[in-house]
Amino acid sequence: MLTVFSTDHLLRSPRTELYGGELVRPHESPERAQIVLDRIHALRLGEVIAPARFGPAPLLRVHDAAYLEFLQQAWRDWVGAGNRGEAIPDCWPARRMAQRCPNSILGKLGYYAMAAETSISHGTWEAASAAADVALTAASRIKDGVRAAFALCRPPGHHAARDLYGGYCFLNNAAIAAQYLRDGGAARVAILDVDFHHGNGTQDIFYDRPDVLYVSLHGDPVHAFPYFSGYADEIGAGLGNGFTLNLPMPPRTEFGIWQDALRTALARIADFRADALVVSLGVDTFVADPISFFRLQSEDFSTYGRMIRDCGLPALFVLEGGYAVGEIGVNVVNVLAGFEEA
Ligand code: Q9C
Ligand code: ZN
Repeated sequence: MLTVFSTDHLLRSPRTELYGGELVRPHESPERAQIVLDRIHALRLGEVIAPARFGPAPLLRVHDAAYLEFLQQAWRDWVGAGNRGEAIPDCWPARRMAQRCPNSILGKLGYYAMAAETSISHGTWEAASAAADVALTAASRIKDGVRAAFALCRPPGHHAARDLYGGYCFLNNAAIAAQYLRDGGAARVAILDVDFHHGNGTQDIFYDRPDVLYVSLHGDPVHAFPYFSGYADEIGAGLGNGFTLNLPMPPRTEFGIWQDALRTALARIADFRADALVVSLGVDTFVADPISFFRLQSEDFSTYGRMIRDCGLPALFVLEGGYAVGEIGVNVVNVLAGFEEA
């Protein structure tokens, strides 16, 4: 399988994540990508190429222009305002407050953030836009007719909505790729999100549309981040009614139950008659993941890679989460190699 990868991911290297009331070393770290890349080379999965540059147009198909401007300027504005640490909001437009974007950088951070763990740091925009180019380059190969490609993206994307960042995400790589495939002639695109967390951003971007199906398997938001999105009764709105499918699962869910949910997800995708599949591939479902509560084993990732293969669709795999860093390479490449098995 072809992999697209950019060393520009290294530009996203924050010092802090707000976690348990402390500023800790981030779970979403540069070594994640390197370990996945090392495993791809070790298993000779296939060619690894650098991304092309697509510019702002495909980002603007999914994200708000003012939001992109904010992301691009945030670090400079933060430093320019005299701050010494990394950029973290301290006030949000909560219930009954004005939903308007203020002028100050702290006001903007609160306006555009959906969570506070994700510090904005030097180079964040450059890395995030390179990750979007990685996803777009892989998508362009799918558009050209290859059966599968892997976008080794970092930072991840599925928590980012049209004008929201957080959950380690800034630009929604999978959504940008799905929209690019639509614009390139695919009538229907399905997104299968197997990251442990609900992809609130992806769901939100396509919530009222019948042309992009969003299906997610995730930790029940009653217990798990992002807490306010991913309930089973969120099914889409307007023309998009019935084109969102959420399959939340409880703490300590093992592969048998998860696999039943994947069968349900794949049946819905088959019924949708998609032209292409985008897989938001997070491996934070792994038993030893430090921030999640499912119990998949490394061999389960191979099994479900084969199940995704059996749906018969061209597949674009886009890396999302996975924080058991020692096993992230094995787990990710097990999915990809499972998909490629004869
Ligand atoms: N106690 C992705 O996997 N914090 N983002 C969770 C758990 C945020 C995960 C706190 C997790 C974001 C792409
Ligand atoms: Zn996740």
